[in-house]
Amino acid sequence: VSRIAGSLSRQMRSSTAQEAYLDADNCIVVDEHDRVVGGATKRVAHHRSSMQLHRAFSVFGFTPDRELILQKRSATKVTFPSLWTNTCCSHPLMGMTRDETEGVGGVIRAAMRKLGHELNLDGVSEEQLLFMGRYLYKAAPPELEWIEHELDYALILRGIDRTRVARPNEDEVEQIRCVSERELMAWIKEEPASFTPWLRHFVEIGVLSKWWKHLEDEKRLRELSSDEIV
Ligand code: DMA
Ligand code: MN
Repeated sequence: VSRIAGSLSRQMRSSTAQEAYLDADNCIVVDEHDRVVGGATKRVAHHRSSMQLHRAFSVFGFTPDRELILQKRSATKVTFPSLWTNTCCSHPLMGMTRDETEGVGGVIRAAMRKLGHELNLDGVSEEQLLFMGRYLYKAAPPELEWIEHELDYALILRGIDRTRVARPNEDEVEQIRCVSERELMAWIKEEPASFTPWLRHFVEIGVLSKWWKHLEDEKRLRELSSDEIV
């Protein structure tokens, strides 16, 4: 009984936290050229009745032995709960003490903040986050009330030992798993519905495997990075 009570109260604490972020987080609304046009709460930006294109980031974190660190989103996330996705995702926000509205720099500061919050990962420096490009996508299937429509900055983070992400924040992350490229591709093929639409998008357009191929070669990664919005 106490185990059930414990897991219930954990669940309630989490939904309250996620519910609060819907009104506390002020997303950066942009046009399709990534020009800032205003702000919108996470609630307004992500509800299908009011969705607004906003800035986001996706960190692809790799272990020293070339495995991608995946997280399973907690069951209490409002958008896309309980799905497997890349290492860490979130939004740069308006009104933060360390400004997050300024392009790549702002997104990198937001990524540092969320790597700490979601994964309890510290000791990462801003220079370790490599900006790879900006990706526009919409994930709004008709059956979902909470959706995504984002201009997503992709960031690569290398050399993260799995022990450093072994104690994630359970309000955000239910589980961590590290996979080789071959394992990931087989798993997505077998259970596509277990993955977020944005991770599948990065796989489908072929950029993830391009980055994965050149992981050790920072010069090559920098050449692959682009200012274009794809
Ligand atoms: C939003 O991530 C960003 C992308 C790229 C989908 P999220 O829903 O995990 O954001 P948060 O952790 O702030 O709820
Ligand atoms: Mn979003």
